[in-house]
Amino acid sequence: LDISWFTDSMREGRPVAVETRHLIQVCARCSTPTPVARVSQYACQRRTTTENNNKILTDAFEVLAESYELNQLEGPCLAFRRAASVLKSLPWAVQCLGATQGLPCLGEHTKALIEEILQYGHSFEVEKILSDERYQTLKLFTSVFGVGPKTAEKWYRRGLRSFSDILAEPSIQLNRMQQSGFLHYGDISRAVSKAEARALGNIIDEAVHAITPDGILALTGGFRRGKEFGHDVDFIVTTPEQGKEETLLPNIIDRLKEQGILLYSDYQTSTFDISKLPSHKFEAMDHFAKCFLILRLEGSLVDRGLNSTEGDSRGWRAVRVDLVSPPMERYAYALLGWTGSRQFERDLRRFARLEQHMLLDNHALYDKTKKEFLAATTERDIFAHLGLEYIEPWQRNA
Ligand code: DCT
Ligand code: MG
Repeated sequence: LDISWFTDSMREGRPVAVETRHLIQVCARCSTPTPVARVSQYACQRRTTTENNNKILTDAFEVLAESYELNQLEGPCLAFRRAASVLKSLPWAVQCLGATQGLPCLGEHTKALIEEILQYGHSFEVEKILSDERYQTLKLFTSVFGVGPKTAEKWYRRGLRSFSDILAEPSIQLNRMQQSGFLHYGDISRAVSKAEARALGNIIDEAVHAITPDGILALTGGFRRGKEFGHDVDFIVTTPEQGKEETLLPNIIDRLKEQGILLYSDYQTSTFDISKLPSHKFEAMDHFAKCFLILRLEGSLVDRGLNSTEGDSRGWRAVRVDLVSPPMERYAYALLGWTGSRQFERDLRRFARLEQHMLLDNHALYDKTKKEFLAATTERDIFAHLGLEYIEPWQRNA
């Protein structure tokens, strides 16, 4: 980095204006550059692209977070997710513990882990978790569509350890979602590629516009953030005609069924009621109409073919697709909420609550001081209401 213009100006007594967020200091021990400006504790005040320079560290943190999550210990799970998120936002690789000085959200435990990994290349604690039977089993069970940590735990306690144990157990009644989860396990546990997401976008787009010519379709989730792969494809569908969005999803589902590509559908009607806001809890799951689908995607529709395993000659694969259908006047909030990442969303809400005395969720933003809802037609409006610099979707990979 050439900062001679800066040092020259200082020497010559010329006044200079510098944006401190662009300034770096260099660690005396390992030469790692670290930012002079404070890194915010809130992911919504950091720019995090898909390029992760600290993957070896964040992968380790993710194992610990997951292990806590599977044991339903929310506090420590979130602490590791926050720490991972801070390291993901750094434009360089951490090479010594000194280089993490001043960074937020790194506690004793995370620092010990960083030191261990930098020294040995791996962490003994992480390896121990990865080879733990309980962790492996819970991870396997929760990898099935429709199986959460509680069900996985129940099965584990009953001594079940494999899919064949579960499927051979006569007293277990799988629900419809779990049955589909097992039926399409190989396909839906394999990542969805960007090209596959595009092909699905064409299918949904065609359906939406056949139903309502002025329909609106937006890609959200990880693919909107520029990810190359995802576990599903998320879309928002709506229409400017008020009330018409209510029938949009059932019509799309019917159409996909007629085309013979609907393998599974769980449709949830809207429970959204503006007059009840914000009296209900600002919880994680929103009240918009939505559906969780499994679709049959033909390889011929995908540029350069399907992301399938070698030797798979079926010519199609099953893919998970989520559709959410907010009323048009809620579009900006729904888009912001469904774009993620989850960590970015958590911190947007935390920032709103703690720094601005506001309540944010996928439906609305409520100003507790003014006692009013703040209208927004674009995501930019919402960032502005919150007093935040706009962060592009591809910078929200916190
Ligand atoms: N979301 C939400 N409420 C939920 C679940 C999700 O608001 N109950 C938001 C946050 C992220 C976004 O929807 C999409 O969710 P996922 O598909 O789970 O996340 P993703 O970032 O798209 O990850 P992946 O690429 O693995 O699909
Ligand atoms: Mg997704």
